[in-house]
Amino acid sequence: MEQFIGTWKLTSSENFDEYMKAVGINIASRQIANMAKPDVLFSVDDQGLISLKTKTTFKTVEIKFRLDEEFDEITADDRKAKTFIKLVDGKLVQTQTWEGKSTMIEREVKGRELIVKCIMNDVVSIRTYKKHE
Ligand code: A9M
Repeated sequence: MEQFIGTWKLTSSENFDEYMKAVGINIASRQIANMAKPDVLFSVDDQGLISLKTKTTFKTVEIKFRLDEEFDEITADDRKAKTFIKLVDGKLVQTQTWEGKSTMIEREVKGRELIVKCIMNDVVSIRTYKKHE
């Protein structure tokens, strides 16, 4: 987990609009999300509770979770999901399930970059964040 801790800034994004369409996000939200350049903050408190905060000028969303324990998540586009996050070979793998659908968001640290892979059916978006000094 240690490698994720810190603040990350979005530097590139591929196919994110297609991913959001596949998830079922409406055009108004997609337009905002496409323009947003989020800062992502990972921290862990002394009880081992992990916080993942995604900050933009439009909206800030935070999830607090423990690995391998399902929790209720309200996503930035307001889906009410059951979410489960596990660590697999150094990758944080998040599965959101709502209304019989499911999407996966994988996060991996490579050097000074956080690579976020968003997967919905056969649609994949890759978003790259750089560590903030
Ligand atoms: C990411 O870079 C991508 C995670 C997938 C998020 C999918 C939800 C998109 C919601 C669109 C809502 C639009 C209104 C709010 C704008 C805030 C955008 C914040 C999300 C990019 C790394 C960060 O963990 N996640």
